[in-house]
Amino acid sequence: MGNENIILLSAREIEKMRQVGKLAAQLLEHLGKMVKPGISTYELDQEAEKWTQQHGAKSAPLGYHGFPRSICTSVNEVICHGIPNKSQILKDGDIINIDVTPILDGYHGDTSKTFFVGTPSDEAKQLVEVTQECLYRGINAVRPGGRIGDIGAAIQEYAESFGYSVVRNFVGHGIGRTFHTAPQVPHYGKKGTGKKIRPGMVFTIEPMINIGTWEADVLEDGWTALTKDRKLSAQFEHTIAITSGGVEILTLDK
Ligand code: EYF
Ligand code: CO
Repeated sequence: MGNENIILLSAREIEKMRQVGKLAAQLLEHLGKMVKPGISTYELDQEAEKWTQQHGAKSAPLGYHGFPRSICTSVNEVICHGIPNKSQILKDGDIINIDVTPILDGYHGDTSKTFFVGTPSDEAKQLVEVTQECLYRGINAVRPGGRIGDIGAAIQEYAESFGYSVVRNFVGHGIGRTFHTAPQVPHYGKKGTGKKIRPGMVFTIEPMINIGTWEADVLEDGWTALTKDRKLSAQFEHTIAITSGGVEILTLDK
């Protein structure tokens, strides 16, 4: 991912992306209803796999580069790629990002949200609200004819106005028949820089925002990325398409 050519999807392919995007949003909504103190991240993963199969789809993360589960569950200081685990039981005050990517008819829909477990602290509540707003500011910065850097600039400006930092090691990405393809979509940067945004492009915007440092460690499991200072991190993600009609969020449950 990065320097290769950006694949532009046809109207027929974008219709397929709408279908899988809607499915991804429905799966995330379904899992969100299960988030309560006492449930394990493993139970969320098992339900995700069952629901995905029942809907005629496959889970893209399962086996991807060897990833062992069907969804990512990233709790508190975990930035992304947390692995569901039987012994990880959610407790009141936790925040959890659930990241799903079903594949339907060969096309991928990638979306995530951060949920509150029970009652959040004021600190967690503000972080999560600001991170969601970062996603929408990033989406609103997308224009056919604009530049990829416009997205990160909008996100970074808003996040840093709260004293938060934007994660740099993980970025949004082109998506379609392939889970991760060009372009890379950083959540920080400068307006007017980067690749030109054109109709037919489909990519994710998935800002990860930290209370403290943007720097990350990766656990010995080789997957789980967490904040170097172990302070909280939150993330929201949508898959969007640039069409002749403008910008469309594909991962909405509408
Ligand atoms: C090779 C993985 C590979 N990568 C990205 C693979 O975009 C995603 N979510 O929005 C996304 C989800 C998963 C993912 C699930 C597994 N992987 C993870 C970590 C390191 C790595 O190195
Ligand atoms: Co993604």
